[in-house]
Amino acid sequence: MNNLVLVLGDQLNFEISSLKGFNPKTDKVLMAEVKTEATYVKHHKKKIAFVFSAMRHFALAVKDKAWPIDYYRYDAPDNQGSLFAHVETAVNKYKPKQVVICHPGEFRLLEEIKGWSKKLDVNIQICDDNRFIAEQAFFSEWAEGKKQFRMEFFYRELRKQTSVLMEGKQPIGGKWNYDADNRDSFKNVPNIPEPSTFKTDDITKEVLELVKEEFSSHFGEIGGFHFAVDREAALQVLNTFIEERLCDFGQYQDAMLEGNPWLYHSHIGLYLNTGLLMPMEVIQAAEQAYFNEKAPLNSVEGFIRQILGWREYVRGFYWHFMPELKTDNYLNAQSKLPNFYWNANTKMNCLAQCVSDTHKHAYAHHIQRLMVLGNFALLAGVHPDELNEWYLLVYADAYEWVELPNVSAMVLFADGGHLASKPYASSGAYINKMSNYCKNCHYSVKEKTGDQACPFNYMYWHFLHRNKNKFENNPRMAMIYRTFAKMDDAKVTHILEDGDKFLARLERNEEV
Ligand code: FAD
Ligand code: DLZ
Ligand code: SF4
Repeated sequence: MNNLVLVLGDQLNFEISSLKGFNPKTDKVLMAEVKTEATYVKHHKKKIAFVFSAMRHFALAVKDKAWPIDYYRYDAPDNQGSLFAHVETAVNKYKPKQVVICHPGEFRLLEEIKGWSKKLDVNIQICDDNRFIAEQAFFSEWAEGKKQFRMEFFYRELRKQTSVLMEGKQPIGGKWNYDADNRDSFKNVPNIPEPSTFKTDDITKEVLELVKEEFSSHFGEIGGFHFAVDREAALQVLNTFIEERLCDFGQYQDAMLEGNPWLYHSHIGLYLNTGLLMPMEVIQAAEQAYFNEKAPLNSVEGFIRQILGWREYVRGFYWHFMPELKTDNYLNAQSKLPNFYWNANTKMNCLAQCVSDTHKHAYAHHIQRLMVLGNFALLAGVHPDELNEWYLLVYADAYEWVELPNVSAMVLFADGGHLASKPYASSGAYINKMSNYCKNCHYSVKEKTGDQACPFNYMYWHFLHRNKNKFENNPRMAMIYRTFAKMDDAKVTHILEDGDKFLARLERNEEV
């Protein structure tokens, strides 16, 4: 045998670099559902079901091409529980000239794989990860010599390099960014299209039973599974988004609505991150919708920026700053994660709603993740390890390359500001402006202090006060510190006392 190609559960595409030039006469595919990957954090039940079912569907597609494959189901008697054990068995059995693997998405697995060559006495070829548009070297070259990194400028470089939404050297429409036209909340609840859902086939049904049996202690509901599990269905989700939602994506991308996390978002993160969709095909589909006058430029550019901008940027950022990023804690945050992140048991309606959406669907949209769940953890000083573990296990699209920069750098400012120029901290006013959560809340968003006051209000100032030495010289925060300095002393004392009391109640695990 020439090549033993290990295809990981998030590399499910025939275009993947490790399968380029695959020769069925001399090569073999290896795939395995294994305990080590399914339990290194206790992933949401729906995420495991999605990955296993998508892996099984991809294995069928491999077989349909009459390509040789060894596939190990989780409950097979000969399942050995780890990727290494399966590679070792296959190397001993087939004596391949080399093992070929597309670069994994997580640092821990890359480090492990790098050790295999010595252990198994076989060449391991790690191919570039082509589930992304930019090569890692492109980010490193761009980052060279920079102290501050800003997504916007990286994104512009990629727009030029790929000619997406460009007229020669200029951005189509004359502007790089149409955010000023976006970010509306819902004045009246519009008719939001239903998300794409798929019936479970026999493969998925079997996987769902397996997950109920083997992963009952993991976070999340398994009922109501409706994700796409193969490429064809993932393409349907994309097409339906382009037809039905893209036109309103920009305007409502920051809005939040009780009982509906799906809104006008695309819901394709999990498919992009497992290879069922490739980023350039998604971007081209959105660009085409603009050319065909099916969607306005503010929506199309806003959506493309999420993928060509943020997705590419955080992936480059992750590999550039690993492994330090994993232990960064610039604000020296030490609190534990409040219990309500697991059970939604809180009187703060915004948090109860976002945790419930997450528990039910393994999904919450960006602003729920950033400005509710993340914002609260930032204000409460939750330790990066605690928060990262939570985010890595609760979402179906979560992999460390994307989760860690978003949580440690964007939410917690733990990297000291490489990724963001200031922390995404806000009081309850932002949540009230962008959602209808406050209407049904025990607390009052209008009150700043006292038992009925929205905890985000006093915790915001408490956070600024606690971290004054880190932020007071930040030009983007000068105005807010000036406002703080002008507050009368009695009010400041009240705010800080309320903040202290609230943190102590969290520490004691009291219901808040
Ligand atoms: P849409 O809103 O429709 O956006 C389209 C696509 O753009 C997404 O599918 C995604 O591929 C990309 N995108 C948008 N924002 C980001 C971003 N900040 N970073 C990287 N890609 C982005 N995304 C993940 O894929 N996995 C994660 O584990 C993850 N964790 C996050 C944690 C926090 C604290 C925050 C603030 C954001 C996180 N994101 C993560 C980014 C974003 O929230 C999700 O990509 C998005 O909510 C997925 O839903 P969607 O497909 O409907 O996205
Ligand atoms: C997420 C995941 C899960 C739940 N299970 C498997 C598995 O059993 N086998 C596998 O090859 N991959 C799995 N994955 C995806 C890997 O965790 C992923 O490849 C790494 O985290 C690197 O991104
Ligand atoms: Fe959240 Fe405060 Fe609004 Fe309640 S009042 S929903 S805690 S922002």
